[in-house]
Amino acid sequence: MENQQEFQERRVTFERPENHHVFLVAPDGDMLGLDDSGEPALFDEADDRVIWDRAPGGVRHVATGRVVPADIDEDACTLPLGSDEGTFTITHGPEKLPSEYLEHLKRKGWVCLTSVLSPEIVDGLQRVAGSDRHEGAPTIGDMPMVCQHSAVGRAICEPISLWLIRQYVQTRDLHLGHPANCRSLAPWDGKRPVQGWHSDIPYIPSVGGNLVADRKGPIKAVQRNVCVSDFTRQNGATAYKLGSHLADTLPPPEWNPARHGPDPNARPYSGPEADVIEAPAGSIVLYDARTWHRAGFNHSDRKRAAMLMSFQTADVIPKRDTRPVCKRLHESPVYRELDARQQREITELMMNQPDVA
Ligand SMILES: O=C(O)CCC(=O)C(=O)O
Repeated sequence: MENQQEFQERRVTFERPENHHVFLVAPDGDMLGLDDSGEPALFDEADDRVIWDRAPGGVRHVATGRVVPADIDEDACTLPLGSDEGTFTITHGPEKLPSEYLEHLKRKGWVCLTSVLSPEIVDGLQRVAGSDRHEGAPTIGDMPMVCQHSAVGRAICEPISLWLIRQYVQTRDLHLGHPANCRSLAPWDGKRPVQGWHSDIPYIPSVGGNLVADRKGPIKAVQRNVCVSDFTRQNGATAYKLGSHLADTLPPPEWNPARHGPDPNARPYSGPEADVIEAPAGSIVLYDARTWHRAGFNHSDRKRAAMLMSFQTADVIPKRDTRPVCKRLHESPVYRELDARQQREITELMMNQPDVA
């Protein structure tokens, strides 16, 4: 008889937002905001200061409500800046203010930035993953994903999630734990072993001599799962035990019967004590690396693609040295499609590896 408790994870569902705020982006990638005295200024990090709405006759600064008169021509916005004027590109922004996401991340240990990536970036990621509209199309194969399409680098440098992670771990000095990869979860055949419940590095043993970090110590890593496809419980959205970052232990043995019981093919726990975050493609889920999680069971007949990243503090030894991939990126034409802010961020995140890496 079927186990009535299986595949019954609690759904936490985020719908595609009807409206998004916008960024005003300078040619070098810096973002226009209002400084503390209310004057327009450029910033390279995305807190509330750089979030705008289109408004009649100009742009409205969301946090202060101030309307700045501007000439708007489709996606170009020209306005006074100091003694001169500047022209900015109006780009896809978040549904909410960064401070609202930060409040949720600090209170709950996770947050969903729903549809924060633009449709163009989502399309590029799906192309690299060979998923969704591009399922069945040839993929590039033997080349790091970040060199295949600028969408990968743009997603790595998504500025609100970087700001949130830095605020959460209380340092600017981060590196990636491995090159960003697009993971495609194939339809599940009912038999194939599936991923078990785990926390992430450095809260589990790893390669390279990393010590397993104290779950009660300072936070050392945040995971970022980008929904490349729409994520639903049906197609294998990542499952979490939300709030488990505060637990003293790793997942209980009964949640991983394959690892701890007699049957090596026993399925991991998928009952109502677990959660799945359902969110549209282009959403980013950030979560404290201590959180118990696993890939879902893909009950659909299509691939479910995700891009997974680990952002680690300076003392964590990455699972894979990202510097060789970064050097290949620097030599690739894709690098020149990134703006100066993105080039700086990605180089910092991939080259700042501890020397032991
Ligand atoms: O593929 C997924 O849904 C998540 C996998 C994951 O986060 C992990 O392997 O750490």
